[in-house]
Amino acid sequence: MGRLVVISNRTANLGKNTQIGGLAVGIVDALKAQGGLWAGWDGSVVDAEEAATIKIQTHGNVTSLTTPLTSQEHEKYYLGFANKVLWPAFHYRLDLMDYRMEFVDCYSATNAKFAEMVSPHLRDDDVIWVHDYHLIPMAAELRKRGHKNRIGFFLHIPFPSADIFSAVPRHEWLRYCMLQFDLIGFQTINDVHNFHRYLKEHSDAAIISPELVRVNDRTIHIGHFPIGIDVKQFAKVSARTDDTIELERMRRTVLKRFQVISADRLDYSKGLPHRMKAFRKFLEICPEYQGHADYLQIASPSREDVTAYSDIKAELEQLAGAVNGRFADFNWAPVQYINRNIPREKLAPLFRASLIGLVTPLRDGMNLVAKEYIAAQDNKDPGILILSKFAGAAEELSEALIVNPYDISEVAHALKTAVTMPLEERQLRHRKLLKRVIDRDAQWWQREYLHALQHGDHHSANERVA
Ligand code: GDG
Repeated sequence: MGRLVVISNRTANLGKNTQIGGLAVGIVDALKAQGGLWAGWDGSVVDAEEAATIKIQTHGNVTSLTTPLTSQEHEKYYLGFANKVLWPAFHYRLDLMDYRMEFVDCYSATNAKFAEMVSPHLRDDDVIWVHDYHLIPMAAELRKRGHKNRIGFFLHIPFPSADIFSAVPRHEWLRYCMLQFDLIGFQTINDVHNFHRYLKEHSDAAIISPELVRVNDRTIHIGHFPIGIDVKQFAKVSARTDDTIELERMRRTVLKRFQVISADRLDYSKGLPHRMKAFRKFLEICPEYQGHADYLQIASPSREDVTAYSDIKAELEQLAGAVNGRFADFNWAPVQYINRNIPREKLAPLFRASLIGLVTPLRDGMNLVAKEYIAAQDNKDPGILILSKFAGAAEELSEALIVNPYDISEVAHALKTAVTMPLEERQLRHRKLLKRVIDRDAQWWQREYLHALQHGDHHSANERVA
């Protein structure tokens, strides 16, 4: 079996295993098992001369290959085409799309730069796994350099409906690039359907079966591989009580209060203002919970150089202030809003200490927070997950309270249902949800994907688990 080569926009620091999250855990495990290479951007932005340097670091049987970006590449490839065109469009926000020709040119050139970095290190029997919307042209770039290896792509974000994708400038080129991969992996069945429908309406690709597409002389496998988390590690951290969190939990018990928690990157796709309004509505329709409901919104800073992100930050701050101004008393403020990154060791016990996990993105590829909230719960007295039907995770986590995040009133009523839900029902739902989260953890995800990539067959994720 050849080595595994992973190419993604960012790479994890292989020397610091403890700091990496669920997604990276799956990838690192696969790399260690097979030996290989992880290539990508090192996270720094430097001048042109320095940006041509490549850093090679070896940890055991895994080598990392990284390069800085120039400020041009950062602005046009990363913030530009990736995050001002593809990210909003794939999350159904064509109104936020800011397309410029120089973005796509730089996106293509930066993919070529990454391919140029990886190419001399490739062996003929390496299996290559490319991640996410930043690197759609990667297979095409590697093929141009003569590499005939099996190359797979995994899209972490949603694949939008055919109408939306066809509104992305240069979608024909993006389609051509996607079809240079041997396996295209999506998060959900819905994404696969969207892709099929787009191909049917906008290309002459032949759809042989739900999992096989033929274009000219190429056969491409398509599948859905719902990403999971490192359940054991997350559950372990969540049970490690921190004094401050424990004290707060006890204080809430004495005062008959409960906590509702949300934790997201501060991103417009996550639906934070809608959610804040739903919490406000809940306090209006259930005045008996005024003085008893604490809403903790952790919103870690993200892509602050993009205007749409500073707009959402201002809107959220204004809303949080308004809800507190209206409902707070001298000894209670309903909303705690934290605009910082919280350490993972704190996040997990906070999930466990919260009666309700409120996860209501307007659109999300999967949403790992939903799975982390489930993994963090105490089996004897578990909390309730309220989950948006537009999160990929909703395809699997049907025992959560599934809501339409745009319907403020529906979300407010779901909060009411959750607060009043009997313990036995909470336990029953949690048991089923936890089983699914355990069955499809991060290791399952990488094994399933790599099996399909290496062997060219893919049983549907549902079939294998059942
Ligand atoms: C993309 C797709 C897909 C959040 N706040 C803090 C913090 N987090 C952690 C969570 C979770 C991760 O960040 C967020 O993962 P999500 O899946 O929820 O969302 P994206 O970042 O948008 O990820 C998404 C994912 O890729 C994987 O394929 O599920 O749909 O958009 O792990 O816990 N972690 C720490 N402090 C925080 O304040 N330490």
